[in-house]
Amino acid sequence: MTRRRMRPDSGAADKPSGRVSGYSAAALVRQGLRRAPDWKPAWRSHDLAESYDVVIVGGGIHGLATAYYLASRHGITNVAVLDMGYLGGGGSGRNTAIARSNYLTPEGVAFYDRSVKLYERLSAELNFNIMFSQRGHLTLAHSDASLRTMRWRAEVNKLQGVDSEVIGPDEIKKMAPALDVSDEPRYPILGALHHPPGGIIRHDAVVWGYARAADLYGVHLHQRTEVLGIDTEQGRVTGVRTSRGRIATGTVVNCTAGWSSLINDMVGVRTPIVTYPLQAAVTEPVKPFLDPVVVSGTLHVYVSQTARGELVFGASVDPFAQYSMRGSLDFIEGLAGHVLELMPGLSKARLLRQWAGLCDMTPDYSPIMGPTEVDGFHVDIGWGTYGFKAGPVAGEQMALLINDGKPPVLIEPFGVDRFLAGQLVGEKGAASVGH
Ligand code: PYC
Repeated sequence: MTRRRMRPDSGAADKPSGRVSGYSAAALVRQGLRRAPDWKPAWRSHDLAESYDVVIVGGGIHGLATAYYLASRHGITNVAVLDMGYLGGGGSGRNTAIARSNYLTPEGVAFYDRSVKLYERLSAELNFNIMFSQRGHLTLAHSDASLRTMRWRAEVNKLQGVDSEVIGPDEIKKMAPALDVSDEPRYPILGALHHPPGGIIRHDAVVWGYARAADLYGVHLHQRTEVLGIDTEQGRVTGVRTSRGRIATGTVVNCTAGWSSLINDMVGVRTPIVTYPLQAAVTEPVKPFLDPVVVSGTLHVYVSQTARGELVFGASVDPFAQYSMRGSLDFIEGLAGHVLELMPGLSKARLLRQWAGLCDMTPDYSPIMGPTEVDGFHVDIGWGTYGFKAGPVAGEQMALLINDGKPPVLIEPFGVDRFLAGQLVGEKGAASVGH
């Protein structure tokens, strides 16, 4: 692999690479004074090169973050990111933008905590405001059984240094006055797991920030470039066939969501993934009234209020596996009923739109990351409903894997061989809602 001297600063593996330059107050003033501002596009278009050191399939947060950390941390810049659509048009632009690290297993907590830490400094590192608002995250418990799981999660979190604790209805009411904490509702609120570092992020800003920074380091971002096949010789990757021509490469990283098993099929790698749509919806903006992210597993709903005032809702994955991303009326009816049980005051709120993304579910609700039996073919897939939260850490760790040639400690537990070995990392209990 060719390694370049790193701009804007050279960094050890764990060190931020420094601010990515490009946008500044001076540039804003200069452009503002022009009659016709001439901001350059945030990233460039390129012809497909004949070969790249690394080809990343999937131009979402995971693929772009992997490219960015390869370039910024390891000086590996002869990298292509391919997307059959546009950057961030898949799960990265369809999630409900929640970040948190209040998971259930020590492996999961350590991993997602690293992601929250990377997210905390990402605006400064990328010189691009990703609007991370750490307003706290409340997972409501409506039964003794879920209170027990919340206590369990709180203890595992605290042992890993992650701020989480179980609180009662009075404290919940103070944090989110719109919630009905009386014993009137069908499922009264008995307590909640409160996770102060959790919050929401502007998800497309994460895509644009990583894309711009990767481009500045010389990574080639290829939109509308569909992968049609992956060539191998004697068990090792030799190239990628795309709708725009063939690329020679010895390293391919599958960073897709929704299509991950189809890309794996191209090299005969089998993983236990089933793909389900997950629907979400947003209201018109209303005055700010809801600070924390609120999740109710029993009512299968999560709600947050954006900086603009819209309420963003999500729910469980649809009950049947498919690749369609159409919204459905029965989803919106069920969602509205559940939201009103939680916050009756929203009965007059008007929905603006609904949409769906695809979730690649694994049996243990943990991702599949690392090398595969095909030399040079790596996977960063199987994110289920957790992909957005993990973008930065997944990119950082996949870049380390490619640089070092072996899985780093944080992702060792998530290897594909865990299913054969029966060493699952069960994170179903940390899902926001029952899927
Ligand atoms: O696990 O926090 C979560 C989540 C929110 C939306 C989808 N998953």
